[in-house]
Amino acid sequence: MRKKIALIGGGQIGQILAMLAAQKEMGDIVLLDIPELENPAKGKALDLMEMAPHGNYDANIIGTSNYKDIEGADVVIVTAGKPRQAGMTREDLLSVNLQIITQVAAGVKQYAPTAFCIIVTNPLDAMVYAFYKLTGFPKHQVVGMAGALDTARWRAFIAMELGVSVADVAGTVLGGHGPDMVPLPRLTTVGGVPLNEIATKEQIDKLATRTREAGTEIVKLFGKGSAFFSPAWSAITMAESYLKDKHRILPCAALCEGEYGVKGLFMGVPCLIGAKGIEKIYEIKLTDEESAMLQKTIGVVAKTAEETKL
Ligand code: A3D
Repeated sequence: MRKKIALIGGGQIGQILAMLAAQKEMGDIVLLDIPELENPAKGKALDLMEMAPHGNYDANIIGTSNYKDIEGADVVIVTAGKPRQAGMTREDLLSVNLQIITQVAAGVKQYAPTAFCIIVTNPLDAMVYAFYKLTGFPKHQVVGMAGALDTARWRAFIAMELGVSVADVAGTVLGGHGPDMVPLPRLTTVGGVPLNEIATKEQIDKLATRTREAGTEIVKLFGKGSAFFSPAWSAITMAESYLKDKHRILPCAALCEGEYGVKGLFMGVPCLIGAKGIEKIYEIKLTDEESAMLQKTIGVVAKTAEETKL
């Protein structure tokens, strides 16, 4: 039997997720949106079914607004919620998206209680925390997508700056999904060569700043809405590691229970994703300077989690 992927939210990211999941033949796909947008969700699903002959995939893809259709899903990816408009911070979305996540958590809890759940809705660290609290799912089953994207941006900017293949850039970004996130140049390499040996401090500082502001850079360009291609592919990479038991190590917002001194909060940390979900969190020994930066981001993450009142 094919696996089942439920995509909650059929907007910009949701529709790209559906296309990527189909192209990768990850399983059958359910694209769920609010009742007022059920027909567009059905239309997107049908369009993707009609793409299959050239896309060369077999998958059953449906659009719906009925949670019963996600019954038994193996993976749930949640993008339901409002995106930022120019001039907004992610935190400005908290109250409106908390209401949406509350509805979504109830539906997923009822119909897909064993799914690996990847939350994308912003403000990310607070929304994944809320989803975890509202569903009561085990911690290994709930994760937020942010670090995978932040790291992709870091790697992309380094490749663009140095004129090298992005495939050879390896590194990680820790912390919350906001302007205080912590790219780690010390642990970044380009084809095995330490970044700080082939880039100047000025270049590295500029790349780190651009990474922290990357979401905002795109929101400014769009005017309305936020990035969708790169967030979608980042979430699909996480889902694929789970479904195929790939054991990818990706920075994800996972529940920390003492790691990095954080207790009871979701924050971006390197995670091993396999068939059991979040199977391991890696703790990196940080320098004093890196630790101080992480402390700052932990403060922001704690504040937004507290604002959910959960
Ligand atoms: P958008 O194109 O507006 O799609 C969101 C969809 O969610 C819309 O189709 C809505 O109708 C739908 N929706 C709203 N309420 C519900 C509900 N109760 N049940 C089901 N569906 C609902 O936005 P988008 O796809 O561009 O972005 C989705 C979310 O992802 C936003 O909150 C963004 O801020 C966030 N986002 C996060 C990242 C991260 O890296 C964490 C990156 C980019 C966007």
